[in-house]
Amino acid sequence: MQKIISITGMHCQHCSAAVTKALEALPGVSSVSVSLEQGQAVLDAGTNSDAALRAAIEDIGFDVTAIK
Ligand code: 9UX
Repeated sequence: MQKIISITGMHCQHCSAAVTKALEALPGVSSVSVSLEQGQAVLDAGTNSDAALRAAIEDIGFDVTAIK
C-alpha cells in the first residue's frame, strides 16, 4: 500500500539518501521516493506497519511527524 511519511530533520542530500536506504532495507518495500525539499517519503510499503516504517527512520536519527 502506498504511504506518505512526513519527516523532519533532513537537511542535505545525504540525509535523504540515508532515509531512502533505510526504507529500501525493509522487506517488501518498493518505489521509494524521498523529497528533501518536502520533508517527505512516498513509497509502496508492502505489508510493513506504520510502526515499522517509523522505527526504520527514527533509528537513523530523523523524526517522523505523520504517516498517511
Ligand atoms: Mo548532511 Mo544530514 O551534512 O544528517 S547528512 S545534514
